[in-house]
Amino acid sequence: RKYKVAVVGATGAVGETMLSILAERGFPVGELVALASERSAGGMVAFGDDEVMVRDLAGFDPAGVDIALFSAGGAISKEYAPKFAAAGAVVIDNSSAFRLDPDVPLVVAEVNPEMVKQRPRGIIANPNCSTMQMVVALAPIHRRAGIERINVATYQSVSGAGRLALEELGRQTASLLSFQGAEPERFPVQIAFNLIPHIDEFMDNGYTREEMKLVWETRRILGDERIQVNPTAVRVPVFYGHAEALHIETREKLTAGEARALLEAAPGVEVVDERAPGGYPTPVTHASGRDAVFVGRIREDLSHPRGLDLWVVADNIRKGAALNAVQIAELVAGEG
Ligand code: A2P
Ligand code: 11C
Repeated sequence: RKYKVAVVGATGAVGETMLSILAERGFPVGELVALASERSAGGMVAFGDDEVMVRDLAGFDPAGVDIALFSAGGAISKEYAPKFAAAGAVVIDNSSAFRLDPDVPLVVAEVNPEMVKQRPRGIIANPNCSTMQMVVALAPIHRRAGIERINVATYQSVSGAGRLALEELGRQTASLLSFQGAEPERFPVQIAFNLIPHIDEFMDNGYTREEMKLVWETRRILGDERIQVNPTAVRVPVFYGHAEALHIETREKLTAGEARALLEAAPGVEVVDERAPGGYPTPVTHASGRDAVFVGRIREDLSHPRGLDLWVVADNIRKGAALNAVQIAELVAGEG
């Protein structure tokens, strides 16, 4: 069987990767509909060896769409995802609009694939990129030893903030290297050659919303409300690939060797842990353009008897967003 697949936000950083991953993995697409705002309607986007014309979401009738992948921001998802679902499509939503809705499963293909079937609203949510790579690495450890607490500092690339943010890093870098100024636009302050400890809006408790996503989404995906998560999310001047320094405390003692063995056997994980120069994953050398979640620097925390430290790197646009959405589509298609 072939599916009529719609990609909403097809001109965006995530949307264009959804198109390429659908083609790469040979998803059984009968018809592909590329949707965006009226600004880009009429333009073309690549789909495998073909090009598809972009259509205006606002004027599009979703009748007949089997699967819709949304990545055009939360406001668009809130308005249009229920309309697509009402017209019979299964919606896979990459925004944060439905991630905490109890009637919408929050699914990571390697962690809780069975949840895709529980979708009374016809909507399945794709987690935030920083949560995604963290839970792929932590799920096998949590199942074996029980995770009590996670301290995490993220190092997030600008692609997480979309196409215009990628352009801003490029523009500021070029400008500063030619001794010109660097006016911030998408980011609150200069991002080139800088670090910004602020992603998404500030909340009343002093954390940012990006940080709270790591708390809320991790508990939901791992199915354990007791897990304590203490995040700091930082934007770094990297184009593609998020990194995370994880410090976890388990209920049962797990040695670094045991953790490494668990991770080597874990689906979607690649261990790169040589304890030598370059023997660890980085966004540029390992993650960018790749599908796996890479884990290195696995070691026992010398300040805690049941502590482990990990360095986790993944392509935020692929595993962190587009790839997982397509994997969910494959699970839906696999239902027959
Ligand atoms: P457009 O190119 O027409 O603006 P990114 O996260 O990389 O910035 O991409 C956002 C995506 O969401 C783009 O494909 C963008 O399309 C799409 N988008 C933004 N606003 C709307 C809208 N009002 N209706 C449909 N798509 C939208
Ligand atoms: C970033 N994690 O790196 C964000 C992007 O909730 O889907 C994705 C935001 C989200 O800026």
